[in-house]
Amino acid sequence: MDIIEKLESGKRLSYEDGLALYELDLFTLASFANKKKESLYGKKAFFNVNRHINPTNICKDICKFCAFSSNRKNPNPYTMTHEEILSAVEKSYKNDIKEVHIVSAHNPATGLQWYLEIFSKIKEKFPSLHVKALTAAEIHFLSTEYNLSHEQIIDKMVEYGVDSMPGGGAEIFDEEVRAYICKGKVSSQEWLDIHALWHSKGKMSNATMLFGHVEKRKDRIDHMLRLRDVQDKTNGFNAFIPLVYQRDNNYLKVEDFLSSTEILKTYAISRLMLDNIPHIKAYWATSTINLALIALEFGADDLDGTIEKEAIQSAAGAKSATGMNIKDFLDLITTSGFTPVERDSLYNELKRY
Ligand code: V47
Repeated sequence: MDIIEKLESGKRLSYEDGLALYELDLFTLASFANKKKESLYGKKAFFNVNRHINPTNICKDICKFCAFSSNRKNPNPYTMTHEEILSAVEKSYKNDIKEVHIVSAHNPATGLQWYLEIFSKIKEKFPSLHVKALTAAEIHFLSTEYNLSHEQIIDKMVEYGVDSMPGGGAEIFDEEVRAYICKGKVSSQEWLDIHALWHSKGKMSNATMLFGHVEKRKDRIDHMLRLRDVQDKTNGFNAFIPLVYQRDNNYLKVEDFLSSTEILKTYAISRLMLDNIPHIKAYWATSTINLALIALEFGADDLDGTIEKEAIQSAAGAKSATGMNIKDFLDLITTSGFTPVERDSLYNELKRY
């Protein structure tokens, strides 16, 4: 059976099929991915009104691709106080955010309570806000630093008010690539186990994939399939988020730019391979807003949100430092032929525009 017949049959796609999908021409691939996306969501484009907060950039780990953590290329260490975090949240709350997305570096100096009380203090003051916080990489760091099991950290997250987990820290699961780009941080299997554990508590999370650096197509397909296997067992992933690698101010030497065609193919292939993960997010901070809008015709159904402030991707060159104003966001989605649907963090529809 060739790949077109396989796609038409609706059968589950294998590793070899994933590689064959990359060989298809862009528009043939797009037609299958878009058909799948439209059968689920029609012309809807989901987004949420959210605020990203990155409370510290001091990091024990050294990931070659990271421009956010303070180091020789970014000698600007900071750690926010809880008061500063609360005042940032308060300002955004007035702009009607529904979610705070909190990702920090792995800072050994703050103590465990500093991390945990960020969540309880936000919840105490703004009980209606959804707190999406702590990547599996942060959980692993806290667990090793404070000699607690992953499960003990996860139980504390629930106790202190974390509602869902973001998908960061996944990078690329292939062990060889991982050892080259982020040696020493949470392993691939640990990342997957931590998410499965979180799901076993009845909680949801997202999954990312950092691509466009030294990985190969085969590594992306392998990454998707490892996620698909976990999702078969837990059904706890809401969204898959391919993050396009940004190349400024970091230690990863990458010669070639990824083409827009390769990026769009990767969105389309993730829609087709990940038949059990409901949402594919074109995170505009890494793809650019224009390509993210086009990705909506290549299998993606979600654009993340207005963000407000963004420090991780913008440190590496992305144009996302100040987020996106809601009116521009809505206009861009509408003029691209889609219906903007504001969602909450768990994809319940809040408002259709
Ligand atoms: O894990 C770091 C990535 C991630 C670079 O769950 C980079 O809804 C590109 O995970 N170029 C953190 N990416 C951000 C993240 C995220 C973003 C949006 C939504 C969600 C979600 C999660 O940022 C890290 C890492 O893979 N990153 N450096 C870089 N140079």
